Amino acid sequence: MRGDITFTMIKPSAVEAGYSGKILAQIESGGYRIKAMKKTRLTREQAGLFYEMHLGKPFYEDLAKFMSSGPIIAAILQKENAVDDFRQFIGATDPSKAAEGTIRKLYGKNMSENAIHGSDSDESALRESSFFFSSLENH
Ligand code: FUP
Repeated sequence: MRGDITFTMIKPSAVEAGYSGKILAQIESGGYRIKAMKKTRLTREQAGLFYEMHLGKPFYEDLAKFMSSGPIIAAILQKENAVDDFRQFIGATDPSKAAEGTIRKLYGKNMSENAIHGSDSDESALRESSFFFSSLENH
């Protein structure tokens, strides 16, 4: 059975641009329940660890640098079939290829500054959720 949680992060450029409120409103309107949420800032090392599956790829260093360049908003979301539905909901990784009306189309700038993260599997959702939140912060 598919899990009902996914992990998301509003990326530094979108937080800095003041899009957090609109993005969170769109997420809640889309039927996702916010189980946990915090605003925080990753160090370069923490960002590298979060994206460690991309270690060695050409974009890895710039991605870790960007993701630690300012505060982010991290959240655990709950909905039936959360992982797949949320990826569909936020749009393609490259905002120029994202469907009209999706968060990445509306608020993303390019492939790395694409406004928001969404887990790619149930396993990633669990790993990423526990990277940011303890069980006491998850309701
Ligand atoms: P997604 O699952 O849609 O976030 O996309 P990927 O797992 O393919 O990429 C992970 C992160 O690397 C995203 F934040 C986008 C970034 N990325 C780049 O910056 N450049 C690339 O060429 C590919 C991905």
